[in-house]
Amino acid sequence: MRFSQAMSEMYRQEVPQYGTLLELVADINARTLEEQPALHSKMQRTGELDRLRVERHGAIRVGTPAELGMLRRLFAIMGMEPVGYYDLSTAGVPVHSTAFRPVGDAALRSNPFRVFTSLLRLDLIADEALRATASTILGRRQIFTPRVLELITHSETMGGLKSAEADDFVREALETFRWHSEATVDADTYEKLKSAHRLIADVVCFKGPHINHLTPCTLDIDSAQADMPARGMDAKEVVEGPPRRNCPILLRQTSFKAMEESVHFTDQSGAHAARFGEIEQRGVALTREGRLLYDHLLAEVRDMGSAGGAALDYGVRLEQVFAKFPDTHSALRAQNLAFYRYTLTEQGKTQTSPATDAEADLSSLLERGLVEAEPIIYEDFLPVSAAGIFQSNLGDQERVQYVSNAAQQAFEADLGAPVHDEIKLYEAAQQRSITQVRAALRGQAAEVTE
Ligand code: OOG
Ligand code: NI
Repeated sequence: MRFSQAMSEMYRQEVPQYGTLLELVADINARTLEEQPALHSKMQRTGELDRLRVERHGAIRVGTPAELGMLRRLFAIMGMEPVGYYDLSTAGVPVHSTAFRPVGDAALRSNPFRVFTSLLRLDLIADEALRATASTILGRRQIFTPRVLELITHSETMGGLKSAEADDFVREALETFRWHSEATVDADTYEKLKSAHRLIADVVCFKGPHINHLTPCTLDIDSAQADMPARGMDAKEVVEGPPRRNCPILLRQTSFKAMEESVHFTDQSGAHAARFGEIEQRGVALTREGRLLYDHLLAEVRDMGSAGGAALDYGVRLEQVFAKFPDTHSALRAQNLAFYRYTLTEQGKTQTSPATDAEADLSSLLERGLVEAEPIIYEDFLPVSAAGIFQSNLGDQERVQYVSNAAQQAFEADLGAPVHDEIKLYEAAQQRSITQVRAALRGQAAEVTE
């Protein structure tokens, strides 16, 4: 929490337009809550309202396995673990990624912040000499302060940090993600790397993995997208992810494009565009079946787009195709497409119930009003959407094709640990809630027979 706040303050100072984006989101959220009093009171009840002003994610890109491995240890100190593997090479972006985030129910409630972290894949640079140059430049830099390295080891041996040490840790960790306008290379080297891929130049030519965007959470992403230009923001063309629905699923996101900033190469000054702002709106997490259906429908929308000149506008196609995705929570649940957290209702808690209730199936408990189901919010990312965010910030000329080449094992070896399977985490959260409901009902039944 301290870390995400510190990160947010730093970024607001570094990127003024990000402050404008935060204002826009705050205005839209206030308007939405005013228009929907039921949503307002529900969010107040669940504690969601307090979290609304907290950014939900940021993103960084690193250059070497050693940098990635140390980041894992750094984030572990804040209770953030690597979740998910994203191969972006299919989309012409030479990185693969994970997201560091809390994994426990309570930790997620109090700190929803995640850091989308990408590792550059030098193996995808075709030019051997350029690959060697990049690797030499990266080998020379140290992205962590000596003090943070000390504190990481200290925390690992002592099993945690004292409060004063934690403050120190946050301050030192922040240094790694700070923007440096002094590049570590001359203009010529920068241009060469940039011509291989803009992202390569961004990762290789600077002193560290500057945070490249932060993302607040909005209650109405379509309004935010529509209002961005009026506030002087160059919004990307489409909102990534599923269309607007009654029951939001997964994640919808959009961004304003990266701005050119002046930088100093070792021999002359120039410009570089890397940093932008993004907004997101999240919905229910999908099961493997739900995710398959989502991926399938999204592919269908894309195929329609390449089907020729008469192709409908993207938003219309999206809505049309996604009509096939059930849009009530009872249907999503019944067809096992989405995950829910089950709790006893007031009635369920107060009513002494027979032993059979504890074993009854969930739908009958729901129907009888003893149990309610809350959607489990999707906490992760979507590779196709992430590719869209990357691309909108790389300029349209960037259309490199890499052979699809997921390398999860190599990534995990570099990371120094396996990544969590995100779907298993949601499954476990749902299961925990069911176990709790049954245990509570069993307790009530025991009272009856006593
Ligand atoms: C990360 C882009 C992906 C998202 O929200 O999907 C991302 C980057 O540009 O480094 O942040
Ligand atoms: Ni993002």
